[in-house]
Amino acid sequence: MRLLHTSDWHLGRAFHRVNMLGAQADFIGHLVATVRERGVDAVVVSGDVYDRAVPPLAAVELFDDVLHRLADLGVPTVMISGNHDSARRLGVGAGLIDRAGIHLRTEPSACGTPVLLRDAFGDVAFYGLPYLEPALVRDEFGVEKAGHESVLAAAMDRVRADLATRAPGTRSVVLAHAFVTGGEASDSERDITVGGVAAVPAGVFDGVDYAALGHLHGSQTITERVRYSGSPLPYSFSETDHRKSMWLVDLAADGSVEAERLDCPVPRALARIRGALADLLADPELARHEEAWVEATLTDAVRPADPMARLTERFPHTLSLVFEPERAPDDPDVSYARRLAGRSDQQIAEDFVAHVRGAGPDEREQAVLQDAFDTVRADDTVREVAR
Ligand SMILES: [Mn+2]
Repeated sequence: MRLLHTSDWHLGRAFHRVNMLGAQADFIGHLVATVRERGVDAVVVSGDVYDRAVPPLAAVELFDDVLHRLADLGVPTVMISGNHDSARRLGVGAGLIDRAGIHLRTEPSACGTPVLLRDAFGDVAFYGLPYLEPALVRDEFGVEKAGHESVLAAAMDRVRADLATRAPGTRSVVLAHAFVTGGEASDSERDITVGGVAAVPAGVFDGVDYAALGHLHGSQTITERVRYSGSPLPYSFSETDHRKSMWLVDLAADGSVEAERLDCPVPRALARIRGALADLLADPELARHEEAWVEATLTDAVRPADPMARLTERFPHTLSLVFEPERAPDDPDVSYARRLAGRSDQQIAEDFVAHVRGAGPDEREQAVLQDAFDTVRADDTVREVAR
């Protein structure tokens, strides 16, 4: 049986100020074309279909569109909810779309009940484990200490118990949305740590032929049978080095697994550049990033004027600006109170300007500050409020 494993679509999410719906629609088109061209037998989507509990209408329409297209192809699809989805909202209508071959699993209590699909060699049982929030599902799984590992282990016990009742030779796939030990995080997953360790060992998935994971946004192979597809699109600059992809998994008659990595369409390259503004504007090496989505870290000791306007002349798709001036760090031995002691408001304000900008106020600016302080001191109502 040939599976296509993907996750973390985050439909409706923007990348900085760029609306990603067009890129998300392109990905959906690519997914449907891949299903058709590569003879996929089943699609698995391991959570975070949407970016938030109440997604924008355009994202809901895109989801509706992909469900229709997959159902029209007659290719069964198994999906779970992730930590960004509202399981209950996403699950509305799940019973009805089940009849169209779209199996949406959002209910933790149903994790031991598989979707059974058949090929020439027999049954493949798909167990959908929606994202399990420890505090919310501890009673369901009867665990004493609500932790990610304990609830996932309890859910997997149910999976193995059910699998043991199936016909001999039944193969198995688990969908889960979790942080597995050894996986590498980026800046765009929402932290799922609840009062302790979020990571669970890959061993919890022992006993099934393939664990199709979601949550981490970089594609990764934890073991041959435990993989993350990663998100199809970048949602932070920490993903600049990611290669966005899906896994095409061939599950053989004996349950052995072969996985091929399929690239997703790239809407625009990502680049992180760093240096003094003048250097970034002049360096011929950086020409290759001129059409990329750019995050620029400026190291100028004095914050330059209009940095964004100047950067976008060369890099029109600059989305993020970071200031990390290279200068001697302040002496940590000098406490804040000691640095302020015996100094006038005017001096403190001038130092503040120098601290945030890299250069103190000029004469005109000093006069503006002086005038502001004088006005405040002269104003009885301000003094009244201050008391
Ligand atoms: Mn996610």
